[in-house]
Amino acid sequence: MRTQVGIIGAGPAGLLLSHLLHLRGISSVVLERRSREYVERRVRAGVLEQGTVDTLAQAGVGGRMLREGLPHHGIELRYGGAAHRIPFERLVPGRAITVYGQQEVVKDLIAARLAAGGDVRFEVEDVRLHALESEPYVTFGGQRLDCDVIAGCDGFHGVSRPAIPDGVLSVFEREYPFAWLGILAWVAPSSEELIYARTERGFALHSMRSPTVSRFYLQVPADARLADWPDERIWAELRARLETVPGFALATGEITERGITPMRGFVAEPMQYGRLYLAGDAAHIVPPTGAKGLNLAVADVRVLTEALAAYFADGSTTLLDGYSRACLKRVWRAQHFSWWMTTLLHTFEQDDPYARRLQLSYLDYVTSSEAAATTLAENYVGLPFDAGR
Ligand code: FAS
Ligand code: PHB
Repeated sequence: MRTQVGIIGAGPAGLLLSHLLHLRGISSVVLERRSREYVERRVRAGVLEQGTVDTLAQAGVGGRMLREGLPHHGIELRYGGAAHRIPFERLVPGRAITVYGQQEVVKDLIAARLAAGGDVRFEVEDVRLHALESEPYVTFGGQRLDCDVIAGCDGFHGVSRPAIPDGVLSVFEREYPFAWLGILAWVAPSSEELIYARTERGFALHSMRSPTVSRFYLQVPADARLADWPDERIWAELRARLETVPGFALATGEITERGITPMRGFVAEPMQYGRLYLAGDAAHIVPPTGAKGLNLAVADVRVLTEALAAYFADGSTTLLDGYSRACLKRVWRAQHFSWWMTTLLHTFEQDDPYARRLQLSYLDYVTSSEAAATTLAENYVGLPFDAGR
């Protein structure tokens, strides 16, 4: 069996790449180890940058997102007993975010690929990459897929990055001394916009998925276990960290999904080796505080699509050779912003009183200075793709 691009992983990166290549007349096969039901049910990211919304809409897979997604024109920072709105409409006119669950993006992309006759294979076993420096091919479940190029879109725990020989990659990482406990609850949001709350008890985030479904996160110790967090304790802690301003009451409801996500920053450089190109979480991970993970995957795929289109059009490898360099500028900008949001809003046990005063002073500055608030706003809604920053 042969295709032009072998894609490992049917997450946002792999599925969007397959779709964008299809629009350019380039063939691909997507190999996914999980079932379709599993990947369509997996609850993860919820915030789409302006550029991601534009990319999906322009690619013809944004219809349901534009109908059901929730455009947001600001977020709230809540600390010291007060609420501080960051107004995107004033700071970055014309740019906003859309709240639309990652699993919905995945469903839309799978539906589009299958409707177009795309080759997306689920529950594939034992994927292995071969001959990355010459005539690459992928083996899986006793089969072989010959391809011109392999796209490693298989996330942080995939097989693509480990297929790169030792000594080639430089890895940069930072583990944070805490995790996020995330829940999905059948309850109307108690706020129209996202609330990022910094308290001495720890960070909390109030997000949402629809007018009837809310999404919450709590900063918990890095070794926290779900078994130690019954519903009553989750709601009590969310109330303690969010009901800190006059007149705000948190509505509760049935918790339908829960999980603990470690907090880490990670970048593997370069994002390519031979005929293998890494995109999305296969190459980098950010702490979710800045809502960048999914959006970075989209940005990588945009760059890779252009490079592959040029290559298959006339054999030019200039863009492919510069793929990693073109992605890493945005990757590191997102790493820094995610680190900045995380250190600004979370409590660090090792912090002394001096460090906590610095944190509060920075929050006062961000919520009182137009320039500082614009820095947060332009990074949060997503820098333009051609920004070069
Ligand atoms: P993904 O991990 O989404 O997809 C990789 C795919 O490859 C998966 O379907 C996997 O099953 C498949 N795969 C893996 N190994 C394979 C193999 N050997 N063979 C075949 N297939 C294989 N980001 C945010 O912005 N906000 C959030 O709130 C947020 N929450 C998150 C919570 C969790 C628990 C996790 C893990 C991540 C979260 N993220 C969040 C980040 C997340 O959204 C990623 O950035 C996003 O999924 C990146 O998409 P992909 O690069 O496609 O990787
Ligand atoms: C989410 O809704 O899942 C979400 C929103 C904002 C973040 C992280 C996650 O920063």
